[in-house]
Amino acid sequence: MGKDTVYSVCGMCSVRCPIMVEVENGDVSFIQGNPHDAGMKGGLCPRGAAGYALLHDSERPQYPMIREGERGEGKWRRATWDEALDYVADKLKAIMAEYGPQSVLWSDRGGPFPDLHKAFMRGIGSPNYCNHDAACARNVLHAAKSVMGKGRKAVGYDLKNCKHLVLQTRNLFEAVNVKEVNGALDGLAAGGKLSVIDIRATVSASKANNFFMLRPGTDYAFNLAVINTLLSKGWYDKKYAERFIKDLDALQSFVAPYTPEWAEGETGIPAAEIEKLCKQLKQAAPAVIWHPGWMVARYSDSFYICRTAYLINALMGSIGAKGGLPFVNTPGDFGHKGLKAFSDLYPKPEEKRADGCGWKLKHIDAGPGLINKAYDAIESADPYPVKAYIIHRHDPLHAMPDQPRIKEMWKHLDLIVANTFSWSDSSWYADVVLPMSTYLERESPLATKKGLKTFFFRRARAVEPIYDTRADWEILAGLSKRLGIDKLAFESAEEMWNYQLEPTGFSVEDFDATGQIWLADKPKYREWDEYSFGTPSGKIEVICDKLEDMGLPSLKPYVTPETPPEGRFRVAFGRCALHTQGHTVNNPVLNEQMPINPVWINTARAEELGIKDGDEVEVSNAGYAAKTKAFVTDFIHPEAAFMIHGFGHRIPAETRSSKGIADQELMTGGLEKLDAAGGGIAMQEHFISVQKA
Ligand SMILES: Nc1nc2c(c(=O)[nH]1)N[C@H]1C(S)=C(S)[C@@H](COP(=O)(O)OP(=O)(O)OC[C@H]3O[C@@H](n4cnc5c(=O)[nH]c(N)nc54)[C@H](O)[C@@H]3O)O[C@H]1N2
Ligand SMILES: Nc1nc2c(c(=O)[nH]1)N[C@H]1C(S)=C(S)[C@@H](COP(=O)(O)OP(=O)(O)OC[C@H]3O[C@@H](n4cnc5c(=O)[nH]c(N)nc54)[C@H](O)[C@@H]3O)O[C@H]1N2
Ligand code: SF4
Ligand SMILES: [Mo]
Repeated sequence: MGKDTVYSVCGMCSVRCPIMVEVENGDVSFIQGNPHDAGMKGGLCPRGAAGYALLHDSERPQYPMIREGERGEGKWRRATWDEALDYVADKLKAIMAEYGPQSVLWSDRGGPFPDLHKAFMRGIGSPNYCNHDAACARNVLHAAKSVMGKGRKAVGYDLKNCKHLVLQTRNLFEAVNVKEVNGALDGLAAGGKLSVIDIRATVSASKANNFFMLRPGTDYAFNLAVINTLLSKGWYDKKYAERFIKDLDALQSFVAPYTPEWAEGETGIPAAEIEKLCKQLKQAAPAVIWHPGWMVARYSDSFYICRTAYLINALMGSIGAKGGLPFVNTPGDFGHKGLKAFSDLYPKPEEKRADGCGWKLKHIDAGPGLINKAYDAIESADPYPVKAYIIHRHDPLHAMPDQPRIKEMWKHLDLIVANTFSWSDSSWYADVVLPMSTYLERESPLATKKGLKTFFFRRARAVEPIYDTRADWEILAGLSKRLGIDKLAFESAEEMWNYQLEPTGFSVEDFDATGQIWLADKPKYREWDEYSFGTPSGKIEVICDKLEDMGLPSLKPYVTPETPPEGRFRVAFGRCALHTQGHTVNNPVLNEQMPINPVWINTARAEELGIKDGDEVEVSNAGYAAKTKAFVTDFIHPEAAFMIHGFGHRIPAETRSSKGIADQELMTGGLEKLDAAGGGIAMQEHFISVQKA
């Protein structure tokens, strides 16, 4: 075997950067950013570089397994693929015969590939496709829809041309998307300004012109004061507002009491600083991005914070603008046909969703729904019994609060299937584990990346699977065949890709040279005449009827967050550049770099508790306690205790990942704490203790 180059897509996080993989003698010898994609600058983040260690990690599921002991006991029987797929298909058939196809629930991690999953759910006749997003970006998605009538991804972030970037609850330089990091660095190098609003100093904050370390949970106050200032000083784009913003007067009277002086008392940020920021934004407009956030499942008013972020962008005239949040383009915008959808193969099931989205919860997007609400239905059998659950590339027991409570709800399930490439709390608890090949050993469906320059991309198989694992399309084809959904029973990746490419006029070989097919050679920005919003009025709307009809206010009065009880901290969490969520902590290389997540606490609070930097401490709440090291610093707000999410696993099959704190286990009762308007889980509405161990 010789040397080969394969253009593909990274799978170490959900961003899916384009990569170039060097293959020598059937093994991966090097992975780098795809040099044909200028935005990558050839680089990868540390996780992308650690893909090789995932490939060769023997502590991942190596063959199909069927549970023998109790759920979670870890007693497995090795099965062949035929046995495991027959087992799952037979169980599904029996459950669907007794309770109907709607009794099957699916959840995954969203991203560019789930069209195939949706088609599978349509094929069996269940409306219950969900993704992970109730614990991630639901609030910002719904905020975008309520303001622009379009989802958050209908606009991009033109970081390279941005003159003032505001990162609020967004750590762009550590919660990495490689092209975004490169774009933001280019923007800063060209003289763009950066402002960071966070509860602690991050790598992003270290690059900022303005850093605002505000009191946790008071971002809404900050933003209301910004809107107040922009409107009362007249520092907004009047022509844009006149043309595109509906009900500006309602906004103006609503924010009148929320002055910077008032906000200072809530946020701890001096009024003069807020005013200075507003003036700088006006100077940079419309090349301004007030980032509306990404992981915003944090507070019971997170949805409203995101809404104000979009409204600030609107006042800057930056929604649609170069250097701001320009509209992304579809293949059609460049005169091309899009990929053919798998979900067109089967009709949309008529049954209502188990989670209530789209009918009981009319303001919630019925596409991916709310997985936590689907769990309520598992327990209550209301509106109907839900008996089978396929968990695909998702670890809800780690990604959502209150594991014991979820397990109690899952007792009502007759079947839990996990499709996964690494062990996780959820796959360990499943009845059947269908092990997926890693991204280096499998193909994925073709996908479209909409942007200023839109392209199609392909994940190709760089090497053959090391263990007895399969690609997700192969697993779904195997199940589809057994369940009589023949149209999804593809025999090869080429057959699947050819189906998708049919309307486009491109062929599979067109991906060989670089892994991508670009549909434009230069970025396409829109003129004002070409702007379109999906709201009933066709404008950016301050008042959202969908919310009002549900008895939810469009403009919610500010409520001061609770102060932590004496001696306790508000829990706070986030990402670091070295790990992805819960699924890289056991990666041999990344674990060596960062085996534990220290807890950040403020110096003055640490002194009161007799804790010094580096001390071993116990972090606890409501029955959960675990040990870690203290990181004592002035650069975190005194009310908060911060930790990186993803640590503290309890999976016997993994030997490296048990250290540190599982932040979600500090959130007992957390499935009940929500942002009712945005649908996100409010994970930072919990108070915890930190004590010297
Ligand atoms: N308390 C708390 N909860 C959180 C967060 C937090 O910070 N704190 N973060 C939230 C956020 S932002 C998110 S997005 C969610 C993430 O939640 P999840 O999506 O559940 O987290 P991951 O660890 O990325 O992936 C879950 C599982 O999918 C498998 N997996 C990962 N990538 C692939 C793949 O390419 N193919 C296959 N087949 N399997 C794969 C891995 O085995 C992993 O165990 O968690 C949310 N929950
Ligand atoms: N390296 C790496 N990159 C990733 C991921 C990963 O796991 N690892 N995951 C990807 C995913 S799924 C997501 S959703 C994104 C998430 O991307 P981000 O949302 O940018 O990442 P986080 O670190 O969760 O949160 C950002 C910041 O919010 C701050 N914060 C916490 N509470 C408050 C508050 O009350 N107010 C303010 N203003 N700030 C607060 C935290 O301190 C943190 O620095 O990252 C993506 N990129
Ligand atoms: S950000 Fe890093 S881990 Fe995520 S897809 Fe890109 S290179 Fe891979
Ligand atoms: Mo996320």
